[in-house]
Amino acid sequence: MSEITIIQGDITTLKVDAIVNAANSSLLGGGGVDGAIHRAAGAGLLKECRALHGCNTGDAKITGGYNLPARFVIHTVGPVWQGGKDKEAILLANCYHNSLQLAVDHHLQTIAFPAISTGIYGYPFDQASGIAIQTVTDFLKKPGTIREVIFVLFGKQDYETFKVIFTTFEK
Ligand code: AR6
Repeated sequence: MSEITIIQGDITTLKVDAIVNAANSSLLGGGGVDGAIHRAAGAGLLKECRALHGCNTGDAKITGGYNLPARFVIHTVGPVWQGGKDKEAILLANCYHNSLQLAVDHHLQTIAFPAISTGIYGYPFDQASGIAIQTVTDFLKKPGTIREVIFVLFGKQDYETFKVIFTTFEK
């Protein structure tokens, strides 16, 4: 049985098998959680990312965690919100699904996600949360190596809102 945990905090502090980075398609760093992960991981991460030659929206690529407590970083590229008519929902679901699949492929057991696309990329938080919860829940129904998925919400309001949305899924 896999467990889903919801916490408020900074994803860069977590000692898990993998943290997921809400990156951009260059994989060369940026602001938000991406900037925080690169700062905490150190220059080795950027060097490894350079060799990956980018990532398409909805896809995921894995690197080491370098100076992070996490062993690996799974970089995924969320969609930029365009009003909802540009396959954003499918692309966002792909981010969660492909990150989890990559974790299973590497026999990882614990993985932490930020709220992909809900910052600089402007995805409405409630809708993005629903997609995140649905995709992770569906994925965990299949046999795999994942023991725990942690949703990490940075702000208190996001944390409270996410918990309410999660509760509606449990019914
Ligand atoms: N720990 C956990 N969550 C965080 C942290 C942190 N340390 N810092 C921010 N968040 P964003 P996006 C939350 O903007 O919308 C970058 O420049 C934040 O509150 O980081 O997918 C990339 O390079 C929000 O809820 O990612 C891309 O260009 C969530 O993480 C672009 O931003 C995602 O916000 C990606 O935009």
